[in-house]
Amino acid sequence: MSTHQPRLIDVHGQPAVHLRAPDGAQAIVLLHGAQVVSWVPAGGEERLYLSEASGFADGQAVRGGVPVIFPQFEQRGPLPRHGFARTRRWELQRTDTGRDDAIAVLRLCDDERTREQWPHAFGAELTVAVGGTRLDVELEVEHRGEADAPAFSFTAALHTYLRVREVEETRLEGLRGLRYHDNVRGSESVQDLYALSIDDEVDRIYFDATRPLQLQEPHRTLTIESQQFPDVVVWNPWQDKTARLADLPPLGFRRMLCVEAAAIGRPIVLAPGEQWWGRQTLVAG
Ligand code: TA6
Repeated sequence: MSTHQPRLIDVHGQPAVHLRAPDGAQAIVLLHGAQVVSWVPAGGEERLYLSEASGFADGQAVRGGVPVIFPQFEQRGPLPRHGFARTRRWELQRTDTGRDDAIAVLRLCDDERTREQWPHAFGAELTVAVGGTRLDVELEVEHRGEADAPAFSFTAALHTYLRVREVEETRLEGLRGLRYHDNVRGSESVQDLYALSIDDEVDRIYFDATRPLQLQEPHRTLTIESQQFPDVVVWNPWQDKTARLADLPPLGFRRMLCVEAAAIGRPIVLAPGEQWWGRQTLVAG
């Protein structure tokens, strides 16, 4: 079985690393935002949605794949929407191809520009591992300030765009009983149905959502698990909001569903020298 060494490729003008496990599972990760933009499980098909209308310019958010949201989710703070991590160039630290998987590790540290927005010394590391039917994406954050520096708090998410054949045919299972904030209605509620169907705009933050979720389609399943990301965000812009998004084609909402591993309800607080990590695992069925 050939061992394919990870290689740097160009994706719409952005440098990216192409990972390929010995079993054929593949992923592509932009250095821009450390954003996974493609995942193909072994023997399978593309499982992430990437908008064909997305831009890829420096400083621009890429619409699709797995945007890394850090150090602020949405406008829950003073920073630009969804923080700066997704629009900065990360450094490729290392890649490796093992017996069962291929891995890339990317890193972003504070610099003058980040400190202007967020006055803290931090190190963020994103690890992507692909092999078999799994994709693991892990974000680690370290407080790299001096011992007498103040603690900092942040919210974060892996804003995963799942590719679906037709979003109205999907059912997201495993949310029953969870409290959620409904961004569309501006209300708090509790999920009473076991499965969430999508037939209009959905923009919900489910809190303490620690159980594995199943995204059911008529012809396949995807298991979505997370560790140390206590919350889950579910988002589909539906037709009207899509029409207002220049980087999403008119019917793009039908081909995607965001199921995001998130830490929002209780911001993560780190003192100097402390670290936190969170992981989302996708298993293709
Ligand atoms: O997915 C949750 C969310 O906060 C939605 O409200 C929606 O705005 C989405 O993120 C996309 O945000 P973006 O800034 O990437 O357009």
